[in-house]
Amino acid sequence: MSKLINVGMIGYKFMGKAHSNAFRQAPFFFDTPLTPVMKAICGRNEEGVKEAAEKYGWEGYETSWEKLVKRDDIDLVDINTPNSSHAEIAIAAAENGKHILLEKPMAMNLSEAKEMVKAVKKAGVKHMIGFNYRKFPALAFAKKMIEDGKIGRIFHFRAVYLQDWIVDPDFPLVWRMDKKIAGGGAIGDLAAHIIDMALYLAGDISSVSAVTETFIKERPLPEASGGLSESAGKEKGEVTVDDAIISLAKFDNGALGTFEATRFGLGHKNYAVIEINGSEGSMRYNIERMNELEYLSGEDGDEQGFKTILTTDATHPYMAAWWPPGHMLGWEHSHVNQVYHLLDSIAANRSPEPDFFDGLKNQAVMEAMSQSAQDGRWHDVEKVEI
Ligand code: SOE
Repeated sequence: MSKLINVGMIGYKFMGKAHSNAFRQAPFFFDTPLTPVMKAICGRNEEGVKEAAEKYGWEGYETSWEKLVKRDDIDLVDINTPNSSHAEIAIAAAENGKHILLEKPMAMNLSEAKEMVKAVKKAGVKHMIGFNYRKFPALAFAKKMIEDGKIGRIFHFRAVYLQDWIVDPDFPLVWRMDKKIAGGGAIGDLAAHIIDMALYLAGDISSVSAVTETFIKERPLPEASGGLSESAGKEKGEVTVDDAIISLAKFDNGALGTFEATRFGLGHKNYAVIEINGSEGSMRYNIERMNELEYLSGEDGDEQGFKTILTTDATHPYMAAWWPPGHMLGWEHSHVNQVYHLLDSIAANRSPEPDFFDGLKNQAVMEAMSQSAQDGRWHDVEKVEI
């Protein structure tokens, strides 16, 4: 019988639902060394959070996050709130000795992220950032293949992240389009993910240049706040974040990178595609086909061509816990794998991965991209202290 770990979650909408499901499923599929007890979920709207607690299977609920992070019966705090509250909540959770799982992007800016790192270091708690795409078996397997030398020296890291949910100018101005709450637009919402994949698979980024654009400057204000799909009211408000970003990058290891992220990629729903070209091989991966990793080996001579590796065998990362080969995984399973990894790391007294240090590096890249988009120059990425 594994030991118990008491969990408190803040935020109960889109990501709160995904993470609640993950805490329920993780001990069902994995032999978790710690069994999560879903103590309390927290949100400002009492009716909404009470309903979420009952539906998702939490023992109780809170309407004050300040109260939740102080509760003696909570060991791990999972933060799924809009970006503007990440720093304040994470720092308070650390000060109260709680382990932390935090949704991406880490913070509103680099200086906030640095304060958060200071707080978790001082408190000695475990910390993890919800870059859940690392937890797709195919991406974790790509990492292993790269470490095994299957790509060789990396020359190019190419990434696009395209969604289309705000192409309609009448789509309401939800919090993700408000700089005061989101910090940035496509950059923090989408580019953060492909930057994380780059840091994970290709290494640190040394300098960047970027352009951004806001295509629709005003939108109807939503009738209610939260989620991705609120209904539009009559009044309009200003969109204060980027709708799209395109960036060039240089890596420390000499590789070159390109990043494009937009929520105006009509026809693309969650199209995050990366391609890596190296001296020994190339790789391609598309989140919309998340079980498949494409690989080309330079050794294949005139039989060269991309092959598709279906990463659903028990030998692929995380897969031994799931279904037989070919019984596909979906987006929510990456969150379950993430929770398993977090619990395993806490039990083994090891830092989970990606942790706040990875989040800080990611934030430094986004900061340099934002600066470049403002002044039109190349910017070095700050070498952050971890
Ligand atoms: C919305 O654009 C969003 O939900 C992101 O916020 C998530 O991080 C990504 O996984 C899917 O798209």
